[in-house]
Amino acid sequence: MEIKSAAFVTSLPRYGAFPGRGLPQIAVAGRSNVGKSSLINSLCRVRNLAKTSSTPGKTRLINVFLINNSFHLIDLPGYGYARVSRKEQESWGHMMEEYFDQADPLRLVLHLVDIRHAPSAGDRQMNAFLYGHGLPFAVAATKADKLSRAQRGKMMPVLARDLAVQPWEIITYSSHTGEGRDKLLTRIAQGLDEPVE
Ligand SMILES: Nc1nc2c(ncn2[C@@H]2O[C@H](COP(=O)(O)OP(=O)(O)OP(=O)(O)O)[C@@H](O)[C@H]2O)c(=O)[nH]1
Ligand SMILES: [Mg+2]
Repeated sequence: MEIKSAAFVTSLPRYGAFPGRGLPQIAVAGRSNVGKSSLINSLCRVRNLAKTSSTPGKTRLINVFLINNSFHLIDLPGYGYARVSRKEQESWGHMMEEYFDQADPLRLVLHLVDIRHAPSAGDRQMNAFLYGHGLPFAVAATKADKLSRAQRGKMMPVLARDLAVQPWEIITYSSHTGEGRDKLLTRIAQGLDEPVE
């Protein structure tokens, strides 16, 4: 698959109506600062399509992008940002529940985890949620450029074990080098081709 066009549609404080809703969706989920917005920009090859920040907790809204006039890419707010209040964490939880309840037709969730760290409690919760709801997902290990081959070799089995997937199913990704882009696009195309009940 190639991305021929990418456009920002809207930012939603909570999931609901937006122009063009009803197209297949691919959602991007993961901890704050894991590289969700960077992944979207590098995938679409548009520098500032999704706002990135070195300060975690930047994306507090559900951001919707229209790709190839045929599907929506959804940048979900990150979890696990330590400095948010309990109330904010709860509102994040409600936001996500609303999203996953209504995001129809959701074809694939890209679950991003940082390749340098063992999955956090939040990562494991997200993984359990995806399995629990029978949602189709793919794990992408971000910031791959930050590790050597040897270091990756150590991390992949840890990520695979904690997220209950096979190591070879994890897509190593770098927004900086473009590593993993083709694989991820192929996986997205596959998700779009496989309607789920
Ligand atoms: N080296 C490296 N840095 C990355 C990569 N992807 C993202 N970053 C950096 O990580 C930081 C966070 O990236 P974002 O894309 O804003 O992360 P996010 O997951 O959207 O964060 P929130 O919106 O706060 O949840 C930024 O400083 C990025 O430059 C990558 O592949 N390699
Ligand atoms: Mg973001």
